[in-house]
Amino acid sequence: MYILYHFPYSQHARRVVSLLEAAGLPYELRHVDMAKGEHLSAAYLATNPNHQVPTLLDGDLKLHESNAILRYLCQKHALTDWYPSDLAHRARVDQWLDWNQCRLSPAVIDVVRNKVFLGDKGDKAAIERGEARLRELGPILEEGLGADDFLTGAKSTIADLSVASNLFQLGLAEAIPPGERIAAWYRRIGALEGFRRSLPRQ
Ligand SMILES: N[C@@H](CCC(=O)N[C@@H](CS)C(=O)NCC(=O)O)C(=O)O
Repeated sequence: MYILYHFPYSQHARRVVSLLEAAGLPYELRHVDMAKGEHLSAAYLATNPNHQVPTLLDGDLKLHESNAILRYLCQKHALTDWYPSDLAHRARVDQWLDWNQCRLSPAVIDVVRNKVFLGDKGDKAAIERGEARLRELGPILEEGLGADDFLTGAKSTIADLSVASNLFQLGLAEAIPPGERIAAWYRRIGALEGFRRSLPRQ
């Protein structure tokens, strides 16, 4: 049984729940009440010194970094549909995972944190910076989707789960980048049971 430290409005934790659900892996959620600052408590810092969710426990193994957790689960359970074994295909999945972390996530955090979670206290300059980045990144995602149903081909992989977890977050700020392919792809992801089950109850 996996234990996942989680907060429902964390896009990083959500992508791990999507995979656990999609692959039918047994897990238990440990709610970290970030709204009350529980991620900064001594007890949680002993679990993850980065004061972030998610953290996965698998017996003695303690893992943070959502994409590392996704890869670990796929490799442990030979989930080659979700993380292909073909080298070039896997490299493209890794490319989108890293793009999501390094390029898209900072923009998502700037916009959603400041526009939605901090409300009136939000930093307007950060919102503008995030929106400018989204104007650059939206077309990259739209182009990258190409003619396939999913980011790297006909089947969804952990790259799709990871990027889509950020798109849901952008939806909270009504800031999903425009684009026909993005919209169609996000509808396809939205139809995946595992992804749906990862979403916070609104
Ligand atoms: N790179 C980390 C980022 C995790 C992350 O930023 N989690 C946020 C919630 S979405 C968090 O816990 N933030 C609290 C903090 O940084 O203090 C991952 O991919 O797991």
